[in-house]
Amino acid sequence: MKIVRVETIPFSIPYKKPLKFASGEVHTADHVLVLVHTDEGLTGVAEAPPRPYTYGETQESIIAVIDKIFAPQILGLSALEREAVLEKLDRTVANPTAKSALDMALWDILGKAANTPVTQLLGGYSDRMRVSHMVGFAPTDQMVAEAERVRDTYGITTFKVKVGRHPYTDDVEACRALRKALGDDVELYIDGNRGWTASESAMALRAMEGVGLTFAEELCPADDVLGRRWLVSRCPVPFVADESATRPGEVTRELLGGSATAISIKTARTGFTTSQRVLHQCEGLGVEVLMGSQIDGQIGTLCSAAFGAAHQTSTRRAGELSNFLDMSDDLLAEPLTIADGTLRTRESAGLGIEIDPKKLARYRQDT
Ligand code: MUC
Ligand code: MG
Repeated sequence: MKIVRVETIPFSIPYKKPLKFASGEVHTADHVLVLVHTDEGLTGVAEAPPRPYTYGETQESIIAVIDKIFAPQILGLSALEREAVLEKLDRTVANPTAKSALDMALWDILGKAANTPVTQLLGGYSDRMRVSHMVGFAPTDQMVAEAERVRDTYGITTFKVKVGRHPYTDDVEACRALRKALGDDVELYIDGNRGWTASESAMALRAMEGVGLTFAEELCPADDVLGRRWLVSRCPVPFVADESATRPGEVTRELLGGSATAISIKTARTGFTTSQRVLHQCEGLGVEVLMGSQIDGQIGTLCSAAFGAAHQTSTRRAGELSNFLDMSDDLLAEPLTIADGTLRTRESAGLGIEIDPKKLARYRQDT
């Protein structure tokens, strides 16, 4: 099962409704489809979503680093030699979604070769995940209307509310309005994408008392080291590290340094191999994990669900698996569906990603 060719295909699909948050906004899914071909005719498929405001990757940089650096390093290796592949990729720092797409495409090959869904190879715990929906910045009445629509249409009852605005009272108002409209049966948590200082975060958390939040994520930058520790030591709920804990070493630093008390795992940035390391690290340390979203399309969502459903610990909380609902279209031949607040994994071998050739032809940017 030698790797003989790696293809990188840029595609662009507009969002029906852009997602806005403290560190940026997404209007178009400018992702990269990554195909890894083997000499036995098996092809692994995954997608890399550039998030320039988070990791500095762009569609162009992902294609360049894979085509010019990573592909030449892994050509000739077997798809079974995942450790050797990672060793090569990890010589280069950063570029997390480029590396992860390659890792997940290799797992797709393994699943296809074993005629088994990847989720079963990873752990096989469950065939589904509860879904959490991200509510981006908008006037409060629109945020409430969106959450009500998503609850009524898809049965979703967990919402991550984007916060980190100035003044923070806009976010307090939104969270209070969401709780009032949705009642006590829904779960609400907040994500600041580093928009506040430690003191602003503390003020906002105090003003949100009684809202009944489950978690608070990245309210202030991890590089404000002492301020963040101060905040986390006073935070009334687990404080989730997302973009500050993107690999095992960072997870250790954030948790042991008192700068986080829970971890967001995103397969888009740690693939399956490193996500599994992070998950086991968190289990060993006794901290909760959330399956986060790098604002994934349907391919990325399928990957995240395959990983989340595979492990007991990651099924405990709802996973962020609904961003694709806001896209105008996608590449999968059989679109994903969410019903009763749940997304099911695919039963086909590998990741079950079947690309619709007509859609790919329509949205690819390289022809
Ligand atoms: C999230 O959880 O922060 C927004 C920026 C990013 O890197 O991921 C998204 C969602
Ligand atoms: Mg986040």
